[in-house]
Amino acid sequence: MSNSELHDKIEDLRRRFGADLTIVGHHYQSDEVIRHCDLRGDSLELARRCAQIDSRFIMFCGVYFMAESAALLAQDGVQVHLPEPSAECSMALMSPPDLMRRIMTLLTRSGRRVIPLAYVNSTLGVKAVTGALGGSVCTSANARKMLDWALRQGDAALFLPDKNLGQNTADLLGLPENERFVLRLRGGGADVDPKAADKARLLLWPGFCSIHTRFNTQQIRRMRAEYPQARILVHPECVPEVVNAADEAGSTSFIIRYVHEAPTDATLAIGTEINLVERLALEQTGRLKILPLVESACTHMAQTTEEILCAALEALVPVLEKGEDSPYRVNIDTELEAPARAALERMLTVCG
Ligand code: CIZ
Repeated sequence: MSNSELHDKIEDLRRRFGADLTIVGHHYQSDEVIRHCDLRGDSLELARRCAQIDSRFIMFCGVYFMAESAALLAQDGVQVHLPEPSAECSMALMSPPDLMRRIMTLLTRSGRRVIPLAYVNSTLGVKAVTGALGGSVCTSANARKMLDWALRQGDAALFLPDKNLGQNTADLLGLPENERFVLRLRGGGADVDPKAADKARLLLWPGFCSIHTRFNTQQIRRMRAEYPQARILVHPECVPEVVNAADEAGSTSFIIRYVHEAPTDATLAIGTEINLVERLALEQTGRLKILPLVESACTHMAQTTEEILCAALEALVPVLEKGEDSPYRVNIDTELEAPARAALERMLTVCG
C-alpha cells in the first residue's frame, strides 16, 4: 500500500469509529503518526487528558508505561489500546518491581525510613510498590519539589529509575555529593553495601534514558563554536555534565514553552528526541532557527509506524461491532491499581 493509501485508510477508519475513538500521540512519535492524532502531549499530559476522554476507545501511540498510566486513569468502560504492544521504554524496564521491593527491604533493614520517589517514566508495578511504601510519583517538571518533599518525609529518598534526573535534581536542591549514593544492582542487590547506603540521604537507582545519554559536552562545545549566539536547551535526563554545560535544562513541556516564548530570530540548539526537535523546527520556520544538538531518536517510539497504527485500528473493528477482545488492549493488573493511584495522588496533593 502506498503512503497516501495508508494515510487515507487510517482516516477512513477514524471516520468509521467517529466519537467512539480518540487517538493520542506522544511528542516523540513520528509526523506520519502524529498527523492522525486527536491529541498530543508528554506522558503526564496525555495520562491526565485520557482521564477526561469519554470515547469507548483510546488508541495510545507511545510506549507501554504511558498507555498503562492512561489505562489507570481512564474512565470506567473506556478501553486503552497500544498499536505496538512490544513498544517498551528501556529505562522503565531497568527497574523491575520485584528488584525494587528487594532493594527497599535491604535499605530499610537498619530501621531507616526510606521514601521511594518514582519518575513517571516507570512501570505500573514500580508505581504500585512506591505507593504501597509511602512514596510518590514525580515528573521531570516537578522533580525538584517532589524530591524536596521525599527528603523531608523520611531519613532518605530512593529516586528511580533515572539516575541522571536524580543527580540533576539533587544539584538544584544543593544536596552535597557525599550525601548521595548510586546503587550497584548487579547480583540482584547483593552488591549494595548497606553501611555506605545508610550514610546517604539520596539513593539513586542506576537507570538511564538511552536517547538523552547520547548528548555530550563535546557536541555543546562544537555547537557554541559554530553558532555562538545559540541558546542550548537540554532535557534533565541528560548526564549532569551536559546539563551544567547547557544554558537551560527542563522537561518536554518546558522545552516546548521555551521555544514558543523565545524572541523572534533566536537560535536554539535542543538536546532531546529528534522527532520533537524537528517538529518544533518546522513549526517555527521563518521565526526561529532550531537545531538538534545531535540527532537522537527513540527506537521504541519509532516502533509505532503508520502501518502498525492501521493494523491496530483494523483489529478494533470487531471489538466495536462484535464486542470481541483485541491483542492491542492494555489490561492492567487490578491489584496494582490502588497503590499506584496512591503514588500518583501524593504527587497531585504535593504539587496542587
Ligand atoms: O514523560 C515524558 O513524556 C518524557 C519522555 C519526558 C518529559 O519531560 O515529559
